[in-house]
Amino acid sequence: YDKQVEVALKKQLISESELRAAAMFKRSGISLSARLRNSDTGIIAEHKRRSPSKAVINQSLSLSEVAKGYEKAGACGMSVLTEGKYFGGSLEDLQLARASVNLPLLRKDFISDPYQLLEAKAHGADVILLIAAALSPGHTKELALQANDLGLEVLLEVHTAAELDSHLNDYCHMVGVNNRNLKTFEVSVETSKSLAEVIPDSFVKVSESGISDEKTITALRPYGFRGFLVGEHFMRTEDPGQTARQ
Ligand code: IGP
Repeated sequence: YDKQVEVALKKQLISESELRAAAMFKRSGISLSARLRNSDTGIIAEHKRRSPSKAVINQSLSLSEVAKGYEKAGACGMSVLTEGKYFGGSLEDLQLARASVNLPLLRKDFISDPYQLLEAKAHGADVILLIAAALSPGHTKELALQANDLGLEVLLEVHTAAELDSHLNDYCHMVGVNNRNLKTFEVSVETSKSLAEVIPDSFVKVSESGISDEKTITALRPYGFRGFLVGEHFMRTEDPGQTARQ
């Protein structure tokens, strides 16, 4: 990450070519999907300070300590919220995580523009999230293709079989079923169970949100889930890494 880029970013004047000039562009990504396929645990541990559904979760921890704790706990990957307004995250968080650990990093944000893919790459992401509910099928495919061209893996997030049907394409690596209903914020892992059989086996299945015990994970494995995205349960404790180890 070059000094020049950092300065430009602070001024919000960063151009596409400046992002492409960032040192991170030369780094080859770490495959999260491969790690999940080969893991017996499959934990993707998330850094999340606050959320619309829960307000404050944890504002006081050092991101670098959290990241190192997750790595030490044996997490397969780390998810970093970079959205500022609702989640209190930033691209600097992603950059700091990259500097702290060798885990595959997911840029967790509402991505709708190719520029955000360049940002993700320039700040050290390995994976990006595309939320079906927020994108048209064509747009999803276009962004996924562009992400692949940058060496980024794609996690497609769905809530329903209809979203999966219309949005899934071959440029995605993983499908994440979000157990949290975006309208009501209600969480039910039944969502993951009911969608599991319609996700083709060529995509790594990830269950997202509302996971707070080993029992839930054990119950999801027979449905073919290999990845489990956990945020609040870790982040609301004083030592998220320690919690992730349990
Ligand atoms: C983590 P939880 O309930 O463990 O904190 O959930 C993650 O799934 C959640 O943060 C999430 C999310 C999102 C956040 C899933 N999809 C899309 C922002 C945008």
